[in-house]
Amino acid sequence: MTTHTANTAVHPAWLPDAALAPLRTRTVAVLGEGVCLDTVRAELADARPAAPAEATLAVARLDASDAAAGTSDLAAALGLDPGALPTLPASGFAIVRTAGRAVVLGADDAAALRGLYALAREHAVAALRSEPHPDGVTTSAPAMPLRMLDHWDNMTVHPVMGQVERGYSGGSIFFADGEVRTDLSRVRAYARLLAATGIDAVALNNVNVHAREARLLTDGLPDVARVAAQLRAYGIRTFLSVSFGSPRLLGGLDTNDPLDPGVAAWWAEAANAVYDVVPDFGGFLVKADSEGQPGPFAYGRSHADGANVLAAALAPHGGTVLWRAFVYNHTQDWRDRSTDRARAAYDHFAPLDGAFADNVIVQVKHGPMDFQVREPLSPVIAAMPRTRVALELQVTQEYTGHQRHVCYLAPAWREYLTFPLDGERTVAEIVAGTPGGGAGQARPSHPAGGIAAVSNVGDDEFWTGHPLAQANLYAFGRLAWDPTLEPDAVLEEWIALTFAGAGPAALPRIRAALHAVMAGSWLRYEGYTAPLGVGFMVTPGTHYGPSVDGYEYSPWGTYHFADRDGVGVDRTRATGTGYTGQYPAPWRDVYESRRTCPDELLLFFHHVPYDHVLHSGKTVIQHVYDSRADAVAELDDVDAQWESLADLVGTAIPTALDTRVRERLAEQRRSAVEWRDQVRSYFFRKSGVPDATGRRIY
Ligand code: GCW
Repeated sequence: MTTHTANTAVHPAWLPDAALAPLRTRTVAVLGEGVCLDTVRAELADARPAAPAEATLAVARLDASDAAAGTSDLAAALGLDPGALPTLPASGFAIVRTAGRAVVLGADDAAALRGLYALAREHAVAALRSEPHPDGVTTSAPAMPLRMLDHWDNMTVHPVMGQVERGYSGGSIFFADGEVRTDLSRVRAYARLLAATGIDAVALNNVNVHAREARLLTDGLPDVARVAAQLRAYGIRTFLSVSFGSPRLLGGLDTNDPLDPGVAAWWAEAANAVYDVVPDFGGFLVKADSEGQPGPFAYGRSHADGANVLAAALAPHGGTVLWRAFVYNHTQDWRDRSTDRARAAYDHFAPLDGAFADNVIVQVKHGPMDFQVREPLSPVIAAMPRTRVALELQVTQEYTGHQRHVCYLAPAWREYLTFPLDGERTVAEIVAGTPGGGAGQARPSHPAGGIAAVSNVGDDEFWTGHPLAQANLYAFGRLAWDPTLEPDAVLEEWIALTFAGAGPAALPRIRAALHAVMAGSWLRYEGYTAPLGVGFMVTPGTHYGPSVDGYEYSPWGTYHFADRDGVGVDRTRATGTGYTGQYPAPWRDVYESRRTCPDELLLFFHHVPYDHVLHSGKTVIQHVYDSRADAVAELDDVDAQWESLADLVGTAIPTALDTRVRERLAEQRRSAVEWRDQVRSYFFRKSGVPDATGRRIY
């Protein structure tokens, strides 16, 4: 299979012309220099130019120096009262609306561009709600200093994993046939979409760095520079995943030992070469000592030693190392009950707090296992107060239905981000480095890290396979910018923008139907798949569809321990693996006790008999039977909601989009029924307990 033919038809996603049209029909002025201001000019190219003071839309860059100087010149140029110019936070923008005019001010050129897209969003949402946006000033700045998407893209097609690691949306937008694509127009279109959400960093290649991709760091640099130029125009910095084994693999050295001076010199040279061609290069993303990737353990060195040698190479250039904490034993003996994969990241990393260089960010998956539909938050996030930590999420739906199932993930992410993990601060505050010091807050603030997620796009016509999975990409960017946004409000924005051209009669109907289809889809997916936080009942390898015992006797450390009497993993301090002890108060005790452990995480922390009664009042076994049936039954309404839009197909809803959604809804139903029946039958056969409602269990 080759991937060299780029799909030329690209769905405009949340930036259709209709969403930009209200801006392009105004008279405009764009003030200031910068590559992103050139992008602003290109976005508004159809608009009629006007003098700044007369323009009905003005976009300007308000540098800190202007602000300090009282901003009077800029204000005069824009025809504004100097007092009307807001103070802009770093990387932030403001929109000033007065009597039919809008002035967008960015703290830098990228911020001005983001402000322009924010204005388009406000227009679209106002149109959806049929409420004009009120006059006044709105100021906005990113909560997270780093808002990154990681691509798991390979340059060549991997025999098992495909081109994009498991890839649910076609081939890579960056690579084809072992090379960086010649035509980067899709990359540019992607960067534009990301800029409208607030994303500011992209890692181009898979964290599993194969031999070909490793060479992006050396002979691939001119091509990396071409990609970086596309991303830069939208305020996005380029990162590369690099192999810890590069000094040997690429440099011909006889060691990768991070404390070897020759190794340090090799990395320094490699970094110099990157910055020669990409002066604003972001840095390196590293998966080391993880699932077969090389790392410092081979030399008896710590992960701090490993990260710091790369950090030293990048530091003179202002670059950052994102060092992943996904380190565990993937060749475990399933008979060994003392090893608990959930413990691994904390056991490896927490003792290293304070040992990482200032330009290292430790990147931690949200849960201690691996992006399951339900996991507790990783205790590592709260365990390293002297270390910059980034939260890692999956926009790509590896364990949540492969972009064949509708699964709007913003409600899950919002739950993680707002979880008070150290008892005082939320996960968002910890990784953002939000200063503490509130009344009664005893814990010091963490240094600022950020947030990263695995991207879900490919060269598919709709970017994401399932057209509705575009909403996840949109929502990730928006929550990275502002973790306090409500998932329903973000969904509303996405609908307003994506269907901006639908017209006032169709739009409210699309809005209502998509809310019904998408808002509760994460809990629905949880409802028909693995129950009560137990995780890993997927088909090994592909990770799609049910295989309840698929990983039970494997080396991966992902077990549910179901037998005739009960199910779940005992991770308590009292009788289990002791994992609960990795949490700060109050969670170490909340999770330790069956009485206080939330139902949805019960089987993550406890091995319980099937007749254990949940807080919901149901037994575990009856919950397994009921939830799977209820979740599948909800799909009737999902189908009916989409069907209710049938008369809009061909006008407000493109025919190709409708065809794709219908195809995916049918597969979701088939797969969900498969999940329901296999999980229920499995537990019936193990336990012998009949379903209290008398439904047929196979
Ligand atoms: O669980 C695993 C996935 C791998 C992935 C890995 C990781 C990129 O199945 O495909 O490799 O997680 O996050 O590094």
